[in-house]
Amino acid sequence: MAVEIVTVPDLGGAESVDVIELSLTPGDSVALEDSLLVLESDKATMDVPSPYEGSLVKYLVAEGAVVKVGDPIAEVEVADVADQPVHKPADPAAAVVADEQAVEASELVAEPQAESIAVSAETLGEQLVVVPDIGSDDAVDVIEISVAVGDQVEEGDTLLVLESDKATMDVPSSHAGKVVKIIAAEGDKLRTGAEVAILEAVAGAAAMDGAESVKSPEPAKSPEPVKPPQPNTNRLAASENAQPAASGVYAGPAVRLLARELGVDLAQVSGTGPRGRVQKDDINNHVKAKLQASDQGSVGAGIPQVPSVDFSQFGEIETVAMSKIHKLTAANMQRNWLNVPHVTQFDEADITELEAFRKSLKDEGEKRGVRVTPVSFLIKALAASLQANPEFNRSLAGDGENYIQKHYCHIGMAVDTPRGLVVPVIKNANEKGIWEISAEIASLAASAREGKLKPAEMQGGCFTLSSLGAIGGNGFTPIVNSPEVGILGVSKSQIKPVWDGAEFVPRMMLPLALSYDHRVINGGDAGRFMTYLVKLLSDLRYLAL
Ligand code: CAO
Repeated sequence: MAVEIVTVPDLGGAESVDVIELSLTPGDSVALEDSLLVLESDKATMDVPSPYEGSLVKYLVAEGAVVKVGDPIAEVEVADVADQPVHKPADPAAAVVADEQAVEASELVAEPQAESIAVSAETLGEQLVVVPDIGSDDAVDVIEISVAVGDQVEEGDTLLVLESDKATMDVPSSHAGKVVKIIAAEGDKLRTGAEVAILEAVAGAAAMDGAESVKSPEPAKSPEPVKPPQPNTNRLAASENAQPAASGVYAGPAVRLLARELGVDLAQVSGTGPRGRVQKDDINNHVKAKLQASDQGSVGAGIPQVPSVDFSQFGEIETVAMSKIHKLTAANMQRNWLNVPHVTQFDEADITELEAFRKSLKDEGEKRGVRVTPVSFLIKALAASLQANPEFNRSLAGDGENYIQKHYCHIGMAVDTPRGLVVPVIKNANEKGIWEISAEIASLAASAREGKLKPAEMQGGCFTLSSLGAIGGNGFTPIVNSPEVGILGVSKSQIKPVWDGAEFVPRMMLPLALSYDHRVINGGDAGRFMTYLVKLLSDLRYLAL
C-alpha cells in the first residue's frame, strides 16, 4: 500500500486552469484512467485521468481552485505500486500526461498555424467548409447543426458542434455569407477534412489560412475547400429562454459521457455549475427526480406515459419529421406546463375609441410605411402595466428563495411561422411610441417568418403577448413562457351589446386572458394588473399619464 500524489498534467500551453469538477468522492475506488477531476481553460475542458489503480484518499484542491502544471491535485492509495508501471510517472509533473487526453484536448485549441489574411473581393463564390484539424485521426460525432440553409452567417459563427469523448468543439464559419448547403447531419461521424457545408461567401470579412485562401473576385465555378479557423471547444449555451438558435448545452466531456451512459437528455437537465454548466451531480439529481416521479406514478401521483400506438393498423399514415423549432417548443411547453402552477384570468377591454383612433392613423401610417394594428397598442399598454405592477416584471431566482426584479421592460411577441412558434422581443417597449413599436413588430414578424431572427432578438423578454386576434376565437389559456411570470392571450375583438346604465350600446370588445405563475403572482396582483391594462386600452389618455 502506498499513497501516490497525482499532479496537474501538461496543459498544452495554458498557464493556469480552473478546477471545475471533482469527479469522485474520497474513498471511491479508482480504475486506471478514471477521470479524477475536470479542468477548464478559457478554451477547453479536459478530464484528468488517474494514472493509478486504487482508491481516492482525498483531493488536494477544491472546485473553483486555479491550478498550474505540476500542482498536486489528489492522493490515491495504490494497492501495489509495482503492479502499476505503465502509467506511473517517474516525474510527478508528468503524472497525467501519460494519458494523451490532456494533450489532445489542448491540441484541439491550438492557434492556427498559417497566418490569416483578409480578402476584400465583392463575392467569393461558393466555399466548401471542412472540418478543421481536430488534433486526432479519430472520427468525432456531430452533435448539433447550428444553422439552416439560407441562414446568413458571419465569419466565426458556429456552423455545427462536434464532440469527441474528450471535448466538444464548435466548427466556425470560415467566411461571412449565406449557407447554401449543409452536407453533414446530426449523428454523423466526421474526421479532419470532412465536408461540412457550402457557403455563398461574401467579400471583406473572410479570413483564411494563407496557403488555401481564395483571392479571385469571380464567383467560383465549383466549391473550393477552405480550412476554417480552428474550432472553439466547449462553448456556452446562450439563451435564458432556451430559444431555438441557442440550444447548446454547456457540459464537459465526462458529464456528456455520463449522460449518454444513463440515457439522459442533457437539454432537460438544469446546470448548477458556473455559468449554468451541467455537472455530474445535476445528472444524478435529474435521474433521482425521474425515478421518484415514476415511483409516485405507481400510486397515481406521477405522470403516466402516453402509450405509443401503431396508427397504421387503422389506416394510411406517414411520419412527418418535427422541425427543430417544433421540438424545442414541445420541450419548453411541457417544461413550463409541468413546472408552473398556472392560473388564467379573463376580461374584456372596450376598445371602441382605440379602434377609432387607430383607424384615424391609417393615412399617416401609409405615408410612413407603417401599419398600426391593435397589437402595437397592446405592447405599449403592457409595458405601462408592467411598470405599474412590478411584480409581473419578476422571475423566480434559481435558489427558489428570492425574486429577480427587472428594471427593464422588454415584451416578447409570439409569432406564428411556417417553421413553428417563435417569440422575438421588443426591447425597452416602455420607451417607444406607437409608430416605433409598429415598425418593430412588422420587421420582427417578417424576420421570424423568414427564419432570420438572431438569438439576441429572442432573448431578454419580461412578459409575452400572444395575439390570435387576426386569426379568430373568443378566448384561450396561454402557457407562461417561464422564467417570465405572465403572458397575455388576446383573441378577436367583436362588436357586442354593452349596457351603459340606460340602454345597450354597440361597443368593440377585446377578449383578454392573463395566465400567470401563481408561485410569484397572487390573484390580487393579477386582478390589479388586468384592471389596469383594461383601463389603458379602454381610454388611451391614461397611457400619457
Ligand atoms: N381583433 C381583431 N382584429 C385584429 C386583432 C384583434 N385582436 N389583432 C389584429 N387584428 C387585425 C389587424 O388589425 C389586421 O387587420 P387590418 O390590417 O385590417 O388592420 C389583421 O388582424 C392582421 O393582423 P396581422 O396578423 O398581420 O398583424 P398583428 O399586428 O395583428 O399581429 C403577430 C402580428 C406577429 C402577433 C401575428 O401575425 C401572429 O403571428 N400571431 C400569432 C401569434 C400566435 O401564434 N400565438 C399563439 C402562441 S401559443 O401557441
